[in-house]
Amino acid sequence: MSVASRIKAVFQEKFHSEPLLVRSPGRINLIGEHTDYNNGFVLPAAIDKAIYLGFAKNGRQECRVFSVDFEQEVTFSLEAMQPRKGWINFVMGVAAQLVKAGHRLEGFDCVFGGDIPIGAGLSSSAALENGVGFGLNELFGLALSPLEMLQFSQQAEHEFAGVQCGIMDMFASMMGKKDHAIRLDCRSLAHDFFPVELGDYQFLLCNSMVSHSLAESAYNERRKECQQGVDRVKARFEAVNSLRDISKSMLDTVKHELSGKIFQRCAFVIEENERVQQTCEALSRNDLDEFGTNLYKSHDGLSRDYEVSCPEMDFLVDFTRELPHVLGARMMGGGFGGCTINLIKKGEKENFKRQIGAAYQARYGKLPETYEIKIVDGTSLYES
Ligand code: GAF
Repeated sequence: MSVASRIKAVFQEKFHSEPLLVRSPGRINLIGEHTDYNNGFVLPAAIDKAIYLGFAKNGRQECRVFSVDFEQEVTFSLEAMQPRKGWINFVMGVAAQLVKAGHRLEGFDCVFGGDIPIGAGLSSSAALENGVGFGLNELFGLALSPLEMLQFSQQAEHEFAGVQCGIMDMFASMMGKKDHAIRLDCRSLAHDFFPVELGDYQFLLCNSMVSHSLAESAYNERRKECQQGVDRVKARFEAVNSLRDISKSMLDTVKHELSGKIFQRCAFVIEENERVQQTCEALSRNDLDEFGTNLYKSHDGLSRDYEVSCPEMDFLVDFTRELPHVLGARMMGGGFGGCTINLIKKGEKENFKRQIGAAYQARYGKLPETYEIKIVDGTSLYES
């Protein structure tokens, strides 16, 4: 039974009505990490791992939400939506943002579940938030645009989950296009779609099976560190609003006023933004070698200068450096665990899995999961 059919069956059994079904995908990011909240550039894509949600109005005062994966039902009232612990924040958080913006909701039932590994850096939370916004928009005829819906998702993440995330994850999940990456300017939200044609190569994700508890606090901390650097540069160059406006030479002029750590953080973001542009150019020339080299450079910066990697992810990336059939690899997403993205030769997948699996097992006593992914369209109604 597919995940969507299971969601439908559970919904019918629990709530005795026919649900509206929504599919909301996770995402990968080809390159451009920690650049989104610095108003920079990213290159993500929606993937064929998704959350499926069923919705129906229930004619009650309360909303009933059932997570198939956590086997847990939570209820809340639309009149009293406050952050709590756990997954309900991603559902209630979106409903709360809609109500705050003046949209009229009524009690609803929701069942959801999916196949996006949780804590793997594939944006299961953004997928869930987008799915909720999309479903409630349909159910209550709110006439929101996809752009509005994904901005509600981001607000929910800020206010209910407490992560001051950028816009990349929800944008990719909502706006994704089959076989394309999204080159997104995170300031203007201007974007274009970039065909992902990898010829004899393919992506393979490798899950470190680690998700560190310090990820959220460290993420918010990095955001503040970047802002400290911006404030210093702004004191000299008025036109500056974010790291996106700052060149390496501008940053150098205030180097002596910054701690080594703040300088490192800002320098990384400036370089990573440049790498997104270079990577897009390389992809248009079908230069996969340069793409691969940029993946390694991105990882090195994230690990050494931005300090958001962890020993397990460094191990997974370092292991690939000597493998002739791998062009590049890097940690992906916020960091401190989750998946690496690897650009490997087609036909070498099994070999790769065996080699990296044995090495990781010997070092960390567990096997990394690997995922072959397809690039798909963003959040949509699901027609069964
Ligand atoms: C997380 C965040 F949610 C994104 O906004 C982005 O900053 C990413 O980390 C790092 O690039 O996924």
